[in-house]
Amino acid sequence: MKEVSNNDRGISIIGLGAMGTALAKTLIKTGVPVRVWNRSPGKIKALSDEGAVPTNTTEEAIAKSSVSIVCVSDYNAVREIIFPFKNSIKGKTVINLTNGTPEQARELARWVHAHSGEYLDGGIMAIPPMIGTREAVIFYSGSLVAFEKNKTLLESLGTAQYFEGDPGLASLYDLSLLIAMYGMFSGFLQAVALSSTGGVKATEFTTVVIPWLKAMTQTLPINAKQIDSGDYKQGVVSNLGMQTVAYQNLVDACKVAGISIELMLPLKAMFEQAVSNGHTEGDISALIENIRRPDFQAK
Ligand code: FVH
Repeated sequence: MKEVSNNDRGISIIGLGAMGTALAKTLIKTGVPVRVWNRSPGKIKALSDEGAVPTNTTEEAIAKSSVSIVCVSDYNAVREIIFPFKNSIKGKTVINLTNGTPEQARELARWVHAHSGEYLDGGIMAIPPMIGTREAVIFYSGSLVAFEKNKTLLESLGTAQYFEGDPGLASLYDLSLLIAMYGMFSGFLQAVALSSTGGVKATEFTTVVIPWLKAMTQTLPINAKQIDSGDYKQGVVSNLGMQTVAYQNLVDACKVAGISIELMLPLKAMFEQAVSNGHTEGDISALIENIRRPDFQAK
């Protein structure tokens, strides 16, 4: 664990849920003075036992530290606990690790800057037990000055990756990765539901699905090139016409097995639309055209 030495007046952690607590515990171990605030005071006790200094209000937490990390449920909570104390922001750095949309991040960045503070937005690509390890990747965007100044501190929480320019970029990457993750989870659940109708235990099935999914990730760079060039036929090995026919078998098997096909129908509609748009010889990457249309509806 690195020693954190660049914050002469310490750091405040605002929000002590599972993630805020993990952040605070990790920072306490680095030796930096840590102040903590949480809406319900019960969660403060465990941290003050470990050496954190409790604060009574978010105003006090912000005012007494040069840097405040905010990590609460959502942006409504962020606004509720920060906005009333706009006069405390001047000269301070606010690092917001609350999950939200890129637009929410931009809006908060504007607000902090308008009150003469530095704003850094963060997207945590980790679960609480990973905090403090290199595997915990945290994306940042917003003030480069704040990022550079607090880099040692941020590196103590995990691998810190900064995206220059738009303060919404950390959130954009974060949410995009979560979308990829939920695609995997929903596919996994549908597959387990089908395989279990044949008596296959989820734990057994997992031993075959993990290597399969890993093997399939090798197609992603090919699909990415197709999307960037707009040439969906480039390097295609499994064309969309074939995939559309095969996908119908998946839907039919689920129907016959008596399980929901609700998660599967939007993709089926997109396959059919892409085929009728002339992408039979292209790859699955052609579906990006439907996804990029806000008006696309699964029929
Ligand atoms: N935990 C995880 O796996 C993920 C990993 C990736 C990042 N997320 C995001 O981190 C934010 C905090 O998540 P969390 O896991 O700490 O969440 P909880 O344990 O549910 O704690 C929520 C804290 O938020 C406080 N809070 C909620 N509403 C308010 C409010 N109106 N005013 C003040 N504080 C509020 C809550 O306080 P309390 O209920 O203890 O009084 C907790 O401190 C989140 O954006 C994740 O998406 C976590």
